[in-house]
Amino acid sequence: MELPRLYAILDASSFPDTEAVCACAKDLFLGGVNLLQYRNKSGSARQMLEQAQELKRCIGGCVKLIMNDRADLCLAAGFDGVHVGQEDLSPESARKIVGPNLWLGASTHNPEQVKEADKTSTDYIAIGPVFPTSSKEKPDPVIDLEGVRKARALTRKRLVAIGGITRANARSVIEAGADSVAVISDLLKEPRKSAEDFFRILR
Ligand code: TZP
Ligand code: MG
Repeated sequence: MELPRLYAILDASSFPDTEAVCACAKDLFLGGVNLLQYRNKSGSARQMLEQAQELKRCIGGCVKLIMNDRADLCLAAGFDGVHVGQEDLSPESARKIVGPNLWLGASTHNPEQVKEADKTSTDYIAIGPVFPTSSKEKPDPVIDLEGVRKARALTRKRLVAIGGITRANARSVIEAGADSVAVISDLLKEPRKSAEDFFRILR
C-alpha cells in the first residue's frame, strides 16, 4: 500500500449536497489527489451510505476511497478501506469486517494510543490534532510537532498527521516524521490549486 504525501478528507458538513461533494472530489483528483477519506459525522447511516455510493460512482475509478468510522459502510459502498477512531470499532474488529486486503487506519492522540495501535493490523496510524482545528468537535489536546516526533519514535507503521495542517505548516509536519498529512479545511476553498500546492511543498 502506497501512502501519498497528501491524504484529503471530504467532510460532508462542508458541502450543501452530494453533487458538491463529488465536484470537490473531482477537483482534488485534478490536483493530484489519489487518496480520499469520506467523513460524515451528522448524517444517518442511510444518508452516509447513499452519499458514499455516489462518491464511489463519480470518482471511485480515479482515487482510493476510505470510509471514516464505519467498516460496515465501507463494504456496503465498495470503498477501499476504513478509518477508525478511539470510539469506533477497535482496529482488530474492523479488520475482521473488511478482511485482510482493504486498507485500515486508526486515529491516535497520545503516545499510549500509538503504542496500542502499533500492535494491531492497521496499515497506517493517524496522530493528532497536531495544531488547533475547527473541523472536529471536542478535539483532543494539541500534540504539536513534538507529538509527531514522539509518535514517529514509537512505530514503524506509516504515520499520518492530522489537525490544523495547512500549506504553511505541512513541510514542518513531514520533517517531524509524518509520512503523510491529512487535511480538511485547507483544501476547501480552491481544492485543485491547494492540492497542487501541497504536493509541490511536500515533494
Ligand atoms: N481528527 C483530528 S483533527 C481533525 C480530525 C478529523 C480535523 C482535521 O481538519 P483540519 O481542517 O485539517 O484541521
Ligand atoms: Mg471515528
